[in-house]
Amino acid sequence: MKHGRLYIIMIGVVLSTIIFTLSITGLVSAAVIDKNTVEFAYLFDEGAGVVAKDASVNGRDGAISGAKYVEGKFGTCLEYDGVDDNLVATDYFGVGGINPRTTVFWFKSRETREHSWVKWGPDSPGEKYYIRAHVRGAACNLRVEVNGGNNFGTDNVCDGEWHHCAVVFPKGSDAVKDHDLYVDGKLQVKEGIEKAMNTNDRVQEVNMGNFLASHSFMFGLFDEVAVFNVDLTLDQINAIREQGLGQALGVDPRGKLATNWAMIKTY
Ligand SMILES: [Ca+2]
Ligand SMILES: [Ca+2]
Repeated sequence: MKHGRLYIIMIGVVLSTIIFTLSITGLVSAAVIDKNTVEFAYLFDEGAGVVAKDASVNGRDGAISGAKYVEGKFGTCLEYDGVDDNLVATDYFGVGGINPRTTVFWFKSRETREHSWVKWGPDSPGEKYYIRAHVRGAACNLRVEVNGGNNFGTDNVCDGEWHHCAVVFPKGSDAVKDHDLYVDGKLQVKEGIEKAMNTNDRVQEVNMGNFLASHSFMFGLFDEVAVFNVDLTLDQINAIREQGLGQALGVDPRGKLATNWAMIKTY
């Protein structure tokens, strides 16, 4: 009898500890990324319509032209036809100068071409800021370029599977090869030509799909794109990649428990 009651008390203590741990990790999860560092974030979970809702505090909703909603990496995503589909972050001209920045997105395609992913700035030396696919035979690699310089990796992101891409320009950097490129959380070897940067953030709105000055329209699936005004750490990038952008930013109430379990596994 006595042992039975002690057993129930013990279970109570264990359950309380589990609930407490979950709530603590929930707080940790919400603090993974500072919301004020998000320039814009599109989850593409609307499922219909022509407005990509900005999950950041800035209200920079995107204008979708042509791209269709289909099943994505997390929830729904945009499917680009490779002909003329585009998305514009209306009235947002990107991060300028040599300010730190991070761009993340998911991409899935079997098409080898110079996919235009995230681009801003005019086509002028050092002022352009284009994140696009670098074609290497039948494969394509993550690449960032300014007019006159570029930096690209070696992992194939056009093999028909989902790939997470992250382009980080660290604080204190001043040239294109200072970027760290990550594909599926793996740091890429830096190839390309060095060039000083002075990104123009006044002339060209951020486009996702349109080739603008050169290369090709994006062809394939695009999900969870965001630009940050800081250099995210690999831990932060992996949190976004593993949990989903919405949960990493603490803006998606769905699957909260899943988030917490993921954090327990991660840390
Ligand atoms: Ca179209
Ligand atoms: Ca989505």
